[in-house]
Amino acid sequence: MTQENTTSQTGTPVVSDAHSLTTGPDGVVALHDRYLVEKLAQFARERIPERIVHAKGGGAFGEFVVTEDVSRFTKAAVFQPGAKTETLQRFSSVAGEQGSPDTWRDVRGFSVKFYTTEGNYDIVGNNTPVFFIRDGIKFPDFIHSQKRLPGSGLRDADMQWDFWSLSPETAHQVTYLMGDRGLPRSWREMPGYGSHTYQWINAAGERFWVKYHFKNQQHAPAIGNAEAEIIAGADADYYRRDLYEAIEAGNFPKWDVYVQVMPYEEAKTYRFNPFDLTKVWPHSDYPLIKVGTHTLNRNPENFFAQIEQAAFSPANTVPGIGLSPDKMLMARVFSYPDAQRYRVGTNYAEIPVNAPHAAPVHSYTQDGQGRHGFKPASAPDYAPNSFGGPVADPAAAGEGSWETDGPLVRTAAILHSEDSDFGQAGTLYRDVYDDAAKARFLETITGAISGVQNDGIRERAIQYWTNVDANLGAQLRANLEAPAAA
Ligand code: HDE
Repeated sequence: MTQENTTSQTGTPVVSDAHSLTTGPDGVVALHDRYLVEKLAQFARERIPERIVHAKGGGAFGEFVVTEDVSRFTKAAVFQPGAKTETLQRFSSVAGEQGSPDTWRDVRGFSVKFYTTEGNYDIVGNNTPVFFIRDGIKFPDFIHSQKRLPGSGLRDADMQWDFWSLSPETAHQVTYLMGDRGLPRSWREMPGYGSHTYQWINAAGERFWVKYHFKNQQHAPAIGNAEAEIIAGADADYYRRDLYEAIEAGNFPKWDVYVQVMPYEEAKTYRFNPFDLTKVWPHSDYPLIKVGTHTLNRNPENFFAQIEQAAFSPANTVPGIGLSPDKMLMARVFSYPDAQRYRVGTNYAEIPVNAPHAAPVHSYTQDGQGRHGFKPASAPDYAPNSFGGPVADPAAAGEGSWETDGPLVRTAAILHSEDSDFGQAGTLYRDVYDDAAKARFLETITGAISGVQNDGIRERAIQYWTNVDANLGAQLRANLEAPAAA
């Protein structure tokens, strides 16, 4: 192999990678050592802002294969029988920073980008089917309470339990978080959910409401609290390493993909608000319908270019798939591209990992920092035009829709007969957790709340769990009042 010369970024051979240009061996360093300047200046700019949430993560490429026929519900090409689509998946923790240990208890992000023939489609969900809040305007406050105190820079149990206990709609998600779902054995061994309700539209224009479920084929018991602490110290990248090594070894993780489907009209009269992100749809009402399988089979070649710069967004929908009247979802549709313009740059969508891989781009957007793509000089850069430029077509776009009317208000959504903040949390604790899981759950919330210093917040936290389940609340109180927990 011939030895290549090191060059500057503009391709000219450089003199040295070891010695700066100086006035004599011990002299001052010359500012016109342009290679030294290029090296240091580029280095100082290597990091981009980390994601304000979901900063620590990892991911891989894969393939989504449709094994069943759900074409009666959606015309989206990605979900037609037999379709095979290249994917990118990123997993993440929510609250911790880039270098934070993977095994801190948290909800985990579960983002999938489908490079479809109709453009990129993203499902940006979590390993839980619900969320802490139901209005995006509360999100910055919620995240502040889970991150660090502005003064000391420390994480703080008082902030966390203050927010949760003042926001009863969090109860269902906190019941997941403090259970085994908060410490999965690995990213491979956890499920994923689209969480929100989305709309599907079939070829005849009929609309359906859907929820996505990814069921992991790999199974292993969750990590216990004590083990998680040891791993956090010994290997902060435990989940990232596990995923990378499994794929390198050809042990490809796989998920079965399902949807729950609700006929469009049933949403209005369903017993609770089907667009409320703090609720699940019981499978007895809307059973899981198999769609296909998702397999991760290729590690990134460059973590920064392909995972750190990856931009997922619920705004990335394709024909035959729409949004729903979930206030959280609408806030997210604004927030993700906004975060990415700031974090990755105006032209983040041009970066290879974010650009469509199986569909062309015919857009009238242009220019901006870092833009490298451009159309032929003869192509018009405005619409409408008389020169054969691309034309928007509502039929091709296949956008979703729903009826909406009423005065502008700031209020909770219309209540359905069984809307309640604590009901489904109680069901999860009582009916889904077995006795051993219940015992682990009690141990976890006892430990977490014993870190609360403020008596009022501590009492409110006990009341919160009493509202979820009276017996659980009594056991928690007894534990916290026992001398060891004081
Ligand atoms: Fe996110 N979230 N989020 N989130 N979220 C981000 O996007 C936000 C929410 C989720 O692997 C950010 O590019 C708002 C629910 C995942 O790269 C940001 C609200 C769910 C990821 C953002 C929510 C999620 C993010 C940070 C309330 C699950 C990682 C940087 C309306 C159903 C994506 C960025 C990846 C990332 C905002 C709520 C999941 C700031 C405003 C609900 C998996 O845009």
